[in-house]
Amino acid sequence: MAAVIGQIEAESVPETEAPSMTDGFHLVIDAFKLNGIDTIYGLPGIPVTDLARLAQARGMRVISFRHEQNAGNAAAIAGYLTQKPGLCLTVSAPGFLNGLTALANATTNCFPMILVSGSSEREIVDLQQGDYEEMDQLNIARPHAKAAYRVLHAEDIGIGVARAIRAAVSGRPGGVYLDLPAKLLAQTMTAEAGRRSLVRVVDAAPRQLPSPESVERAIDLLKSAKRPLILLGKGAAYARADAEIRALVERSGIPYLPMSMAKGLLPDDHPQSASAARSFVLAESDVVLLIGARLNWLLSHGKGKTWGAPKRFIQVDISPTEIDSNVAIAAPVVGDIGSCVSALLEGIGASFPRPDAAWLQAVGERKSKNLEKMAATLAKDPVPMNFHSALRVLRDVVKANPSVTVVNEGANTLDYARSIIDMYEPRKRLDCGTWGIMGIGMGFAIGAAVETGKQVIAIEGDSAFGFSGMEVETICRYRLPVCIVVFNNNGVYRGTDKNPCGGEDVAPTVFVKGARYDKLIEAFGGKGYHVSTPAELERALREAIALGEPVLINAVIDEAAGTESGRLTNLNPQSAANKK
Ligand code: ADP
Ligand code: TZD
Repeated sequence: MAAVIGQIEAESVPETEAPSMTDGFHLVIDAFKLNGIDTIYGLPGIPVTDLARLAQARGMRVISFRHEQNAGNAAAIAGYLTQKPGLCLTVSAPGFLNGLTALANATTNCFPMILVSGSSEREIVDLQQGDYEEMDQLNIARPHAKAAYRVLHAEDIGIGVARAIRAAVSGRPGGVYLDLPAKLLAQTMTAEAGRRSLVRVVDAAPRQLPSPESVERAIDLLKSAKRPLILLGKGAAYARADAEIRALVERSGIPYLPMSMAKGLLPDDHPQSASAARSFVLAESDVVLLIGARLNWLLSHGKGKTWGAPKRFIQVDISPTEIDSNVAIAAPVVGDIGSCVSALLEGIGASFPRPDAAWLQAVGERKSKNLEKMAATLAKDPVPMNFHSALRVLRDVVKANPSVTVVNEGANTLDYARSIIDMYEPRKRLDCGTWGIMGIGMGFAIGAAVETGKQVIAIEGDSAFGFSGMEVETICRYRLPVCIVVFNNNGVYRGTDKNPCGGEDVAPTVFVKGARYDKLIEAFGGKGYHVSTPAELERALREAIALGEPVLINAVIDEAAGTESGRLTNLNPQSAANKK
């Protein structure tokens, strides 16, 4: 019998012998490689261990995690950073379910990723005959993914992978599930037929040009504005239209606000940035140009007190059904951001009327006032260290090292870091995103370190860190340049809550006091620091960056400093009820 070998080797086999064969394992790997996908984030086990081994043998990078959710988060952020779908590989049932949270989060955030899971055979699953880790994965994945496919025949692997890639990156990007039953991987076919069955995806995310009328309508509305505002979302950062967006902002002279992950698309110290006057510009503006940002809960659904004065919206988005989702959009511009912003630029030409001087002056004054207030808060050096004094140090370190990627999660740790730390380069701030989810920390940090090859600083609430903390071993194993800073205030939001009954159990938000997270990384050969002053934090950070190796800094923060849910206090049902 002919040996089962990959197609690259097959080319060197003399024609007189029996035809060279390939199999499902090789075809899956060759299909991804053919499309430039060269990294797998995953966790091995039946039936995908051999797939991971073979991928490594055939030159793919395989980053193996301690929990599938973190592998999935790494794949999702790899997709966001590269515009190529990040690939996550898991085993069936529980491994698949562990990865599913990351897939759902990717879809929610419009990150392109593909979750590939091994699965049991259809005939056993459909008759519910109780296979090892049996589950109807395809149907479970469907509502959480942009698309979900299963491949049953080896000759369809090329098409299945092509569909998955195209679904992940075209239009509004998202998560795609690809179900690979164990038997598929073992199926064989001739290497020649296998090679012919693979598909190199042409123009996976085609440009989508806006209609000329929509561009004209948007420009007319923008010209009529008295108090215009541009709002940049993470869709704008993802689109990599950095130069065009900057030109539009600068040529129009309109103040702009970046959403959290759009920070750095223009440097945060840009004179037109209205970040320091956020509430003011949201409330007072009359025409708002949204570029790759949804009017979801993060923007109070475009209505209510936050938005104050009556507004007319222009929305640039690739998804036509996003338009009018929360409030009426007066001027939708549907297309890819690069094409839409280029068309807007061309439409406004060289002589766009500057916004009213009174508006610019009002924004400038509010900015100065708020910046002064913040500077006074940041100048304080309380003992023990609080969020502000610790973040002042991180702000300065990021300013001195603008190409580091900042990963950020927590409640207070997230909210304060977002407003205090300026970003200077696009796609360098990665955080809890649309869902405000905890647990993205180590997955995002690993994905960013692998994809950029550069320093990552993960700023983590102590609760947030716990969701993915075991991946410090992964960070150490691959010697990644990741510095984790745990803001340790002994609990969720703070460490001072009491059990109202005074019983033996501590309050539900409280952790072990004085925990030494730095010891965790030392267990795996990384470097740990235990700091409790801004000066110690600064020294540790500078050493970590110089080292470019795995580091964890346990930063002791005043346990009374945090507020419940950070800045989302009003979303707690009790607080909301009290307000009524
Ligand atoms: P943020 O949370 O930063 O406000 P969102 O995730 O809510 O951002 O919004 C991102 C938006 O960007 C989504 O509506 C998505 O459809 C859109 N989008 C993503 N990529 C592109 C692109 N290349 N061109 C146009 N719109 C895009
Ligand atoms: N579980 C998941 C998956 N996501 C969530 N957002 C939560 C639970 C609820 N939650 C928050 O919204 S923030 C947070 C939780 C548990 C942790 C806050 O504590 P922290 O940060 O220690 O990480 P601070 O800085 O001390 O507030």
